[in-house]
Amino acid sequence: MVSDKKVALLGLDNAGKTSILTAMRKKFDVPEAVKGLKPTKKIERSSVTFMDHMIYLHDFGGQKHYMDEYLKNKMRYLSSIDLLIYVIDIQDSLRFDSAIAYLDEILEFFEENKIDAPIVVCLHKCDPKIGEDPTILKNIGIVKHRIRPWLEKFKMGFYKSNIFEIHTIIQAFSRGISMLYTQNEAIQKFLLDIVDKMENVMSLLVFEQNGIEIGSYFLENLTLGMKKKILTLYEIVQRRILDGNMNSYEFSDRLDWATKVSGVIQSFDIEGLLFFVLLILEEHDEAVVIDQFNFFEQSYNEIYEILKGILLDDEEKAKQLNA
Ligand SMILES: Nc1nc2c(ncn2[C@@H]2O[C@H](COP(=O)(O)OP(=O)(O)OP(=O)(O)O)[C@@H](O)[C@H]2O)c(=O)[nH]1
Ligand SMILES: [Mg+2]
Repeated sequence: MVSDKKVALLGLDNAGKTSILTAMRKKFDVPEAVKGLKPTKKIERSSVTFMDHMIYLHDFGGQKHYMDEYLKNKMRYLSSIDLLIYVIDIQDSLRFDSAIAYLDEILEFFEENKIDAPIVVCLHKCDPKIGEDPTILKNIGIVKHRIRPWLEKFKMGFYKSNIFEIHTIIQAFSRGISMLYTQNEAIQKFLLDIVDKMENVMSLLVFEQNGIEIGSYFLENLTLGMKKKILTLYEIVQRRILDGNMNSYEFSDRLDWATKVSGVIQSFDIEGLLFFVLLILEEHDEAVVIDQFNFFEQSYNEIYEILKGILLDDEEKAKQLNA
């Protein structure tokens, strides 16, 4: 099975590429960790496992002389990319022209050589305090407008990201990775199936051990704020079960002043790989919540089997179990 993939991060110098990788690797104290980052020298290679696949990460230093070198030797540097993560500093409007010209050159090369890698565009440094700032909104509009013509030709997604809200980076990364593997479709279907059999489910999420999200369900009318809160809760409770050496952990919290929720996180060890499933229920009377948790617990075997089927790339089996 040729399932190893090459993920390339490109963009101008100082855009935040190495910071994004640091955030993926290290889920805590990221702003501190990236403070001392130096410009990347040429290309820094690393790897990460995703389920039973290897993902090779190529962090392309963005300084002008490196960029010139890549563009002069495109076949050598750009031809074997499976997923492109293109990072743009959304605060740096003075350099939008160069940032987009660089992306244009890369995509023209992809087009000419029939490289159909999906593309994740990170509108990065969209920091929490300035996300709704009119200047930033305008900048986002400009960048999206300039890149839009490519949308017809490539599978492409735009994601606002910043290192202060790690989940923004996890989401962007996870959506990109999920475009590389078909297994995710099976997980997605399976999640909807569980949700159908339960009441009051606000969210059901599956993550693999490196923090890459492989499936997600959110109740339709949840606000962006509520989703963010759920993803933040995930980070907290995942850390709690890992630190406490537990398999599962139940909790109650609020998504906003009015919305109380009950949740449970469960870890699954499948052939030595850890998966985490997070269930968030809208608060109801105690008996209903207990009933729902019990139902969920009774599904653990099934969840285990399906994750295992998916993990082993056994799509037929996953389909049967999903039917
Ligand atoms: N405000 C803000 N600053 C960020 C964010 N992400 C990264 N930075 C800062 O941006 C600077 C550059 O980050 P890097 O990750 O080194 O940039 P790079 O794209 O890897 O740069 P090169 O290696 O030269 O190509 C660092 O000082 C980071 O602290 C973010 O989300 N918000
Ligand atoms: Mg760098």
